[in-house]
Amino acid sequence: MSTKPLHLESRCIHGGQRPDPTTGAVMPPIYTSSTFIQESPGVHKGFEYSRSHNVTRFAFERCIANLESTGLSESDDRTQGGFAFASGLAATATCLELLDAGSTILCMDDVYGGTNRLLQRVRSRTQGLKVVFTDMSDANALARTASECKPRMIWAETPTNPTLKIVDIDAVARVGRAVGAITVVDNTFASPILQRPLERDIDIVMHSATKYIGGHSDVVGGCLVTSRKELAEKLRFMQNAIGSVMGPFDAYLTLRGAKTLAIRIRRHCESAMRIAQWLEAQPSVERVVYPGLASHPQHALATRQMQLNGAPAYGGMITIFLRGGIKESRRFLENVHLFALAESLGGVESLIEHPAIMTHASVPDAQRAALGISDSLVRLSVGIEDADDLIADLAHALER
Ligand code: P1T
Repeated sequence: MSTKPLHLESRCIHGGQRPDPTTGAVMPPIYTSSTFIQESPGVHKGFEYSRSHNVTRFAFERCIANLESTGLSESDDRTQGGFAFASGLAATATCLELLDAGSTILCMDDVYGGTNRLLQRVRSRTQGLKVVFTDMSDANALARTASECKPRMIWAETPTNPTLKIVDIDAVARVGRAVGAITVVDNTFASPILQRPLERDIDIVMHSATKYIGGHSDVVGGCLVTSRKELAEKLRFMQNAIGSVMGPFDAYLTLRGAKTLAIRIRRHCESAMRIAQWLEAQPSVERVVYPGLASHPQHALATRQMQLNGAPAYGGMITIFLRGGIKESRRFLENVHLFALAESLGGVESLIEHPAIMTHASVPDAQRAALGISDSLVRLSVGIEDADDLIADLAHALER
């Protein structure tokens, strides 16, 4: 067999995978056993207790490690630097445990509302974290703030939720090295098909696997992935010590979803581009934010940073500002039919939501206003339905 590295489409299906050694099953069975027999105390087949070791979870963990290009072997780390959790926030919470009490974390100003809530309303109290927010889409502001506040961790999200700002991943890695901080990128919106921050010297990638990786809105999960052996050792310890692991049924479903990730992402990107261009021509839409549009302030950076097999591709998320206020937004959101009015994103079906009332309600009012998450902002997750049908649905709702 050729030793040439596989392309991402093939890695989605084969990365980190092998037939089950006992039966030859091509897909890993769902191992539900919570415990494993020992011949003599401490003598076993490498599996003791399912929080620590689970075959099905390991299979998914090796898959995401491969897709994010950790480059670690199983002798470096049992699952090659991939770790799966019960949710995206469980992954984030475990990652924060790498920090000592009282540490400073420098965070992108626009992040998922739940990440903001965990930092400001939980960990600043229980862990004494000092949380500094900055707009990292301005690389100079990132460097300046980092040298002032000396963070132990830099938390970036790109594209951001929900305003789709782009953070220069190379700049985050560079600044992180300069100040000695652990760098983390929440890669949920792009997925490893479009960008792989570990290849750009980032320390840890985080995912809400609930979104594109799972891809079918039928499972909640999260991941942390690293290419640094010493961080993998710490994360392995934390995953087991804290225990918010992904269960075997969820690991099976998420692995199943990951098989079609590349083919789904290709379609999400194509349809989102068409829909973004169409939306830009609609008089009742004041502004369209999509990294693939020339009007996006960081279109050039997105073109460089987000690619599918070497060609620019910008993801499936679109943010729009409607003309009018809450009344107009409500009317539009009540009149879509194919787009489901619901939180979450990244599934095969199209979703639409109102961040100020829904996903980002927990962001303090003043911060939400400063970020521009207003009553007229609507977020779309473009699914893989026929794009003409999606456009017809939006056209009908905009006319009302
Ligand atoms: O929902 P959970 O799996 O715990 O993941 C949290 C999370 C982390 N990071 C990003 C960028 C996210 O978008 C999310 C979850 N977001 C939504 C539920 C949402 O609708 O935006």
